[in-house]
Amino acid sequence: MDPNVVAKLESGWCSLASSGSKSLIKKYLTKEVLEDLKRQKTSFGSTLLDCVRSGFEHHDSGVGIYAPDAEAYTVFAPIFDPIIEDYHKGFKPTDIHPAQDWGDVNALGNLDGENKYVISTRVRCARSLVGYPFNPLLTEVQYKDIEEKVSSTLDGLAGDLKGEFYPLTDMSKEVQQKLIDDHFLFKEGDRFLQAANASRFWPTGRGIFHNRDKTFLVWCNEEDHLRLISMQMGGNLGEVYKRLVTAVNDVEKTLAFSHHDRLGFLTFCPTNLGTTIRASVHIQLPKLAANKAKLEEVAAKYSLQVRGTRGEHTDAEGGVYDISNKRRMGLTEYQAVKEMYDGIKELIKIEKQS
Ligand code: ADP
Ligand code: CIR
Repeated sequence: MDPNVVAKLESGWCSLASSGSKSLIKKYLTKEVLEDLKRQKTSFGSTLLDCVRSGFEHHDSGVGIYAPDAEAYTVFAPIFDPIIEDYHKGFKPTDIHPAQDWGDVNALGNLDGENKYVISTRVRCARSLVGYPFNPLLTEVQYKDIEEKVSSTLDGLAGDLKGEFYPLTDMSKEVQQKLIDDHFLFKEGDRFLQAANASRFWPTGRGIFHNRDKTFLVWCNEEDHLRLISMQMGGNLGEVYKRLVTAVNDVEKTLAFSHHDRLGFLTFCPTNLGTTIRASVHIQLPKLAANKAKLEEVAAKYSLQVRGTRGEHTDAEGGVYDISNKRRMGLTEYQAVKEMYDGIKELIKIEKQS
């Protein structure tokens, strides 16, 4: 073990421990866990430092840890397990994530029949390709390989899903910014991902696929190898969900995805393991949101997470919040989306009564 790595772990830990950070990494990386793990390595050569770089550099992280490779979840289990249990609301080290189950895709309806509160609805999931490591270990050639595999698979989609792949390397800054402003594309330069060594060779291998109406989109090689997204204006979660399920089933016929017996689908960030599902609405709840702390408290009661208008680590613009299911593990795909459906219905009810 490189003594520099151990020294960096020790000094980074001291600085985090004496900070006011509210991150999960600060909460669970005790001196004992540090001592236990500071000399461990995965067979890919990843160390604990590779997992915690982001949380050590950014004390304002909510979580602060990423898995540099799939094995890290096992080798560094004493730190990943309690964070997983905390984030996913009680998914214990002895729990096993259920098998993929999309349920009855016709069972979900419209969240806001009056069209008064919900501006738009989005459901995304993440996938990693079998045979490739996560971001910090990918070579430039592997980034290009993944892009080629993903874009040629998506080329085969038909009907409503038919669309085109746009590599970031060929995209003008204006087009890129417009796609970001319209909530279709990932933002560039996420400092949490950069610190985790997830932005190497940028923009090589990064890109976006979308159909004509921009209701089905795929992000390539941002935080995960793939992010599959279904979205549209209004509150028709049923339509959005059905489109995502059709697309994932199609893509799965060609691409093999990394799956773990206990953890479900594998992702770079432990918050996304399991179903990898984040079902969200852009919503205006002026009365409830008059007190942000109250909004957060009510949302948490229904296991929902509140984000800003431009996604994670952003503020609300014009009173528009992004509210989604928080946990993604220990429940099925259908249950994760239903958790958001039920919670948003309740929030709307409370708003009406306020
Ligand atoms: P992710 O959802 O992939 O975890 P972010 O929180 O960064 O990542 O969100 C990605 C983008 O998706 C952001 O531009 C965000 O505004 C947009 N977004 C999320 N939910 C919705 C929604 N319901 N309607 C429109 N855009 C949304
Ligand atoms: C953080 O720790 O804030 C970032 N690394 C992002 C973590 C993902 N957050 C989440 O709630 N899904």
